[in-house]
Amino acid sequence: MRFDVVTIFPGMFVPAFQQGVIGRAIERGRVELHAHDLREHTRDRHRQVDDMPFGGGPGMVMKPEPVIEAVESIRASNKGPVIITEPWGEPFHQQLAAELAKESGLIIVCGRYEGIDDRVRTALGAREVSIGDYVLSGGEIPAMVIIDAVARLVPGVVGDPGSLAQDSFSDELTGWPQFTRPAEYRGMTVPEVLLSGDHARIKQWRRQQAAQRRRVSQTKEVRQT
Ligand code: JAH
Repeated sequence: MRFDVVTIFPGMFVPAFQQGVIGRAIERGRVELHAHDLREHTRDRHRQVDDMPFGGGPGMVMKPEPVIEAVESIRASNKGPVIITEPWGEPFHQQLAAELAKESGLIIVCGRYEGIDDRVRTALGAREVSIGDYVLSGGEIPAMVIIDAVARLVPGVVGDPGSLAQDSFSDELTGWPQFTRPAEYRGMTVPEVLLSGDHARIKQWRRQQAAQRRRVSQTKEVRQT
C-alpha cells in the first residue's frame, strides 16, 4: 500500500517510520511512504503556503493552489482517497482504519495554521478526519497515527496476524491485564489463574477483566463545568 503525505515538514516522517513494524514493512516493500514538501509546489519567490483569511480573524490560512497542485502531481502514482487531518473531522477509529486498508493507497494532506482554504476539500473531494477532540499545531502527527493504524492492517506487515486488533477490537477479546516474568516483583504477584495452566479459566478471567477495565476507563469522561 502506498501513502503520500503533503506537508510543510516532510522531515518529521523520516525518523518516525524508520523504526518498528512499519519501518520493516517499508524496507520489505509492503508499504511505501512518500512525504512531499508543500513548498515545492509554490511559484513565488518567498515560497508562501499561507495567506490572510478573507473576512478577517486571527492567524493565517493555507493557500489552495500549492495543496491542489501537490495532490494533482501525486495522483498519477496514487489513486487512493484524499484525507485532510482536521480537529473537526469525522472520528478516526479501528473500523475506518480497516476500511482504508482496503485501498491501494492514501493521500494525506496535513493542515497547519488556522485551516486550509475550503476549496481544497471541494476540489479534491477530500475526507476530513480527526483523531480526537484537541487542537495540535498541525496535522502531521494525526497523519502518522492514521498511517500507522492503516499500514499495520496491510497483509504481511504484522508478523502474527493474531496480534491484529481488527475484529477483536470492538468486542471484549482484547485489552486484558498482561504479565510476564518474574512471577513476583517487589512483592507484587501475578494472578494465580494465569499460572494455573487451565486455559478455559484463563480465557474466562481475561474476558471478564477486559470488560471491567473498559467499563472503568470509559466512565471517566470530561465533566462540563
Ligand atoms: C491543528 C491544522 N484530531 C486532531 C487534530 C488534527 C489536526 C489538527 N489538530 C488536531 C490541526 C492545527 C492546524 C490541523
